[in-house]
Amino acid sequence: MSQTIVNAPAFVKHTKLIAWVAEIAALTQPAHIEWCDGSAEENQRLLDLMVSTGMMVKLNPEKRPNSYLASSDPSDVARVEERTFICSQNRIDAGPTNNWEEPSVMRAKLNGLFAGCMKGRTLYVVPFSMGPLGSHIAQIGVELSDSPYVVTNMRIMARMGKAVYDVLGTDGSFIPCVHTVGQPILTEADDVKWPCNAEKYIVHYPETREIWSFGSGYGGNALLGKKCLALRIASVMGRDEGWLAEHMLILGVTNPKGEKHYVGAAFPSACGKTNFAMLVPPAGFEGWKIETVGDDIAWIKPHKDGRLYAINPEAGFFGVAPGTNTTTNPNCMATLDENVIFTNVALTDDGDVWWEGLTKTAPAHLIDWTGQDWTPDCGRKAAHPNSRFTVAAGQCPSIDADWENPNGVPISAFIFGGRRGDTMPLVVEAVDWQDGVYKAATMGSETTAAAVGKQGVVRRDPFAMLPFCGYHVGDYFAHWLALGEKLQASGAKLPQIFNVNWFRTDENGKFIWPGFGQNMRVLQWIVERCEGRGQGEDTPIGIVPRYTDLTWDGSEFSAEQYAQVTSQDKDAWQRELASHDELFAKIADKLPASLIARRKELGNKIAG
Ligand code: SAT
Ligand code: MN
Repeated sequence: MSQTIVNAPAFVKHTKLIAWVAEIAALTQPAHIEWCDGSAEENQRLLDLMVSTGMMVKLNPEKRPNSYLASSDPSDVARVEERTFICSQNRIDAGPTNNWEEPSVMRAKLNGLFAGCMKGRTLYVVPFSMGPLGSHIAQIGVELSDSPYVVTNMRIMARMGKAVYDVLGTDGSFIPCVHTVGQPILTEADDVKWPCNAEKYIVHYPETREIWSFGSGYGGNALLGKKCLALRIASVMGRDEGWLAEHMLILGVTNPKGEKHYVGAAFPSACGKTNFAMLVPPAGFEGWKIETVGDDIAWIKPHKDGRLYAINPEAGFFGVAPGTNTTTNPNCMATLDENVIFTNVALTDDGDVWWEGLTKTAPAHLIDWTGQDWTPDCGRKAAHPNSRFTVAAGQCPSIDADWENPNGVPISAFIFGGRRGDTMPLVVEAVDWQDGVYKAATMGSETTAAAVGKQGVVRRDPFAMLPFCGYHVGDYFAHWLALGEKLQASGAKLPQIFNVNWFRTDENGKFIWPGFGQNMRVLQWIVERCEGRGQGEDTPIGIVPRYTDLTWDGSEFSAEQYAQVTSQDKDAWQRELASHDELFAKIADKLPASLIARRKELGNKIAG
């Protein structure tokens, strides 16, 4: 394909970028190239296009103004961890928790797959900034994609459009991201509603900071600014430059005296991060306020005052719909009033959306996420368990005044939470930074619908980063330890580290802890511990509040129930330690010595 067809508009002045687009176009052979400017007109045109091809339905504007429902192919509904690769030069640098392929081998493979892959489609050039435009912490990416769904979602999830070119100028650096659904239109039959390919590759080259994604149009597989750039590539940048890219929500807690703390909290995908980030304090917490900075990703950097400051590199929320309602997350429901792209939820007869848990009683009739008629007794779910909404963060009523502050917000505490029916208590505080790193490193969680694969099995998910760490996880632990030591040496007060578990179940498999707004009780204790006020009890695994150490105003949660969610069972903990050992054995070649020492200490304490 010749330079002339590339036809860059006058506002693109970056010769290397133009040459790269020409190179990718020559490889993928699209019918057209569109340089996206991020304007409202462009967005509307693409939405209309997707409605005309059947990929999206426009929702009833009286019920849900300016909102759309996309329904994916049933085979393309979640991240594909088995098909995700970290292609560092040396296998050791990807580590045992990532899939690896030698870069030249992978490049050859992808060149084959990408050759002609956009035939009959439009290649969209999507410039985006992760982090506020022009901020010193932001990173610019350019995604070349043949999916209009990607363009409209990226416009919500990142700062996308013409202004990015102004920041890039003639020679600014950007992270090249190439994406295709992997289904060229060769015959009319290829022009399906949701194109994708049975073969999928989500590939990262950490040394050269490049991303290539083939075969999926969905979420983290296709919106390359999110997990691929802001976590996998950014974690490598953070290692090299002395900062952290984490799978964390960021929220602000203000007490009735007006004292404010920010916390970063890491949970695996689909474990309620959006709900926690938008928590509404329950009855009994009058005068307390929770404000939202981000719901999924945090970039955390040492500030000149010695503390760690965090920004949310994203501009929107790509959250799980099922279970979201006016009780579990009223702020989120208000955020979703208008300007939303829903994916794989159900359509109501009056042109609105529905998902499991939205209302107590289901509508009598729906069109389910696969396009079939649905009635409450049909035995199928109406919305896919990993169905999502995409919406601008600025629409959230609880958004924090500083959510776009380019310097970020100072972090007082880190929280790490898994989904565990047993073993892990409601909350436990690490005795120091190294203990906190040990706790985060050995975190376990039951798998969820956010990734393709078996659901509900406990796996180690260090720092909730198992699918997102772009390098050897042992080096990642060492990076956390080294950063803590460095800050401590400079006399800074480090954030305190906590584990939480909202998901303990009783003998009938029912959740014991009510969760949602009630998590405020735990959060209060956490920030008071950071102020040196809250009380707790030393236990073999760390500091745990007694029943009387939490505030129970407005609650009927009993001391007996509390004992159930905080109990430490010796046998369960022996099994837990054996599972830590399995993880550690896997990463033995790079496991920091201090974590081995912590493992020994913990074993002794539990054996008691
Ligand atoms: O599909 S995403 O990776 O964006 C969602 C998630 O797994 O958290
Ligand atoms: Mn996530």
